[in-house]
Amino acid sequence: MGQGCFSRDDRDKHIITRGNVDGIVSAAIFLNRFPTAKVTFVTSPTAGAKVLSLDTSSDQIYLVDIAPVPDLVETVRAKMQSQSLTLIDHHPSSLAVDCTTLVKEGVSAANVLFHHLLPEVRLRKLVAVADLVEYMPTPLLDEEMRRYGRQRVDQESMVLDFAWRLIIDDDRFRYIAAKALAQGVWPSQVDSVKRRYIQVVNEKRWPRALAKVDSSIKVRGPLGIMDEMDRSRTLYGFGTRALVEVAYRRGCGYAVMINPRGKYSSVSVRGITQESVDLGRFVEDFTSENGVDGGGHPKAAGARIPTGSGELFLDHLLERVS
Ligand SMILES: [Mn+2]
Repeated sequence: MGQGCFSRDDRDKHIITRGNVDGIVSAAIFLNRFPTAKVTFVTSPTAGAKVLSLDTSSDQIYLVDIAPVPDLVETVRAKMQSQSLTLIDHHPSSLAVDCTTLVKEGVSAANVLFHHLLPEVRLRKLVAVADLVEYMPTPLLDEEMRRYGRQRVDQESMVLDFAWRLIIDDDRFRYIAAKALAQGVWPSQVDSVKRRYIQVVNEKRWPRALAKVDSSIKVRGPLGIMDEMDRSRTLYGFGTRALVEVAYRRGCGYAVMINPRGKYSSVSVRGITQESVDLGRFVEDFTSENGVDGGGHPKAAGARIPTGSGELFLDHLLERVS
């Protein structure tokens, strides 16, 4: 790397975001504006809080699509004197954070970040991809579909979404993908992304994931439930997405996944219909009495609960939603 290839400023910037399509596109937008910025992908808001607490060197840290769970609110409070923190989100939250916060509902987190950072306009098509994968029918998505064709945007969304699921804990792939996408190309134009997409299609992972959920989903009232999802019963990387799809087809209002991980189980809950109870708040309430930690957005929340208390969790949730 020659002199002048990086600016010291960029390296002082850090984005912490999720590892899904919305997160990868957000990272691409960030890298378009700040090419040498640090990027960290996390799987939960609690993990985000941990990463945030460990970063003592970046001047400016962006938290994108990370719900302000109690851990995070506390970490932000402790750090905001010494570092500039910005929270970008697309779901309302019942918890307030002390730092600069930009929340817009009805669009992807990548969309909020795009309008805040104003990268090159070529990246608009990637924002359309993020909006589509997040089920957000935005004016931007409409425009990009008119420009490139609905099918193209549909196809590219599937390419990126399938690709990262091939090896779900491969953050190096995510970074390389985001770095390439930061040039404003389509996902299918990035070799490593295309290659992984093709492999996921060839292995029929999506239809196999759906079939597996179909055979083991339990429907209780409005809840579509998968429990005892240990590591040997994977959904080929599609996890909650496959569960939500099947639960939706079965007419459920909520999808609940419970994964025992030794002493604790990780739980994720999704609201599928327009009106659902505030799941983030429910999870906060439940975990403050019976669990370890948890929280999230009204339509998507997660928790860690002691293994064995899954039934209790389901009973409480059923009571709350009925
Ligand atoms: Mn998102």
